[in-house]
Amino acid sequence: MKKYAKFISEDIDESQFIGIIVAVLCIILTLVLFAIWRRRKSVGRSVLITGLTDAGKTLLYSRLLHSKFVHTHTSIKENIGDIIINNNSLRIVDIPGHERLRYKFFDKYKQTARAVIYVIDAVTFQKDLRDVAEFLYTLLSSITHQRNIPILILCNKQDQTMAKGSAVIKTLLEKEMNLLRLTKSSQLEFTDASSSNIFLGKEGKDFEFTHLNNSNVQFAECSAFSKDPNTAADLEQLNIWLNKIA
Ligand SMILES: Nc1nc2c(ncn2[C@@H]2O[C@H](COP(=O)(O)OP(=O)(O)OP(=O)(O)O)[C@@H](O)[C@H]2O)c(=O)[nH]1
Ligand SMILES: [Mg+2]
Repeated sequence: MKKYAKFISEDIDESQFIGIIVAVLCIILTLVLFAIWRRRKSVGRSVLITGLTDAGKTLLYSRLLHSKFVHTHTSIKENIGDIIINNNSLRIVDIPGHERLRYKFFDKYKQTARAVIYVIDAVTFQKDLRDVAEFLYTLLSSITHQRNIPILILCNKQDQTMAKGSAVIKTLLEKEMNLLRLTKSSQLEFTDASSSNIFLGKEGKDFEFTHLNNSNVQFAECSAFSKDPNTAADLEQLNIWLNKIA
């Protein structure tokens, strides 16, 4: 009888043990599946706002998220927030434009990018043309060979009378990118091919945004600023583009 009782208790212990292992395995599996689901959800949902410092990225971010004007200072870290467009949630990431920070933060978020907004200050554009083109060249080099990412070149500060329109900006940028490409391809003979030395566009032809493989570059104009706080900023073209990519 004693022997029989021992047999039963051993049997229960063993089945309990198996039960515990199965439960632990189920929990681990659920956690793994949850982590994969979270990752999938965040990949390809971010819209990165980038560009040189003072272009208006943080004000645009505030307009998109809270529809309001804010007094901004040079950003030293990113701003991240979600908006809903076409029933889809987009994660807006405002990346600092300071030259020491812009590449670091862009690299951090580029894997999750669904689209990129490259903001240009249309007033100081001509003065900063070389810098604007150089940063854009590097961005395009680092994303166009990955996958098709829509890019919006947003010519901001259109409320100012000295602001250049998007057609002029496009023409001047193409010319500057062409020059930059010449310099970069001559540098290639001396250095290893790094991502910033990738040849953009078609060989033997002047640089054009339409020649870029694997990317869809569009131009738009906007104004994130309005003197009267009750007047809405002009983000119409930006909103049309966001609706397309959402
Ligand atoms: N007139 C005018 N001023 C603008 C517009 N958008 C932004 N600004 C002003 O430009 C200045 C810089 O704007 P920010 O949004 O801080 O610029 P940023 O691109 O975030 O700059 P960093 O954080 O340094 O990269 C602020 O004084 C804004 O009020 C615009 O559409 N029109
Ligand atoms: Mg900022």
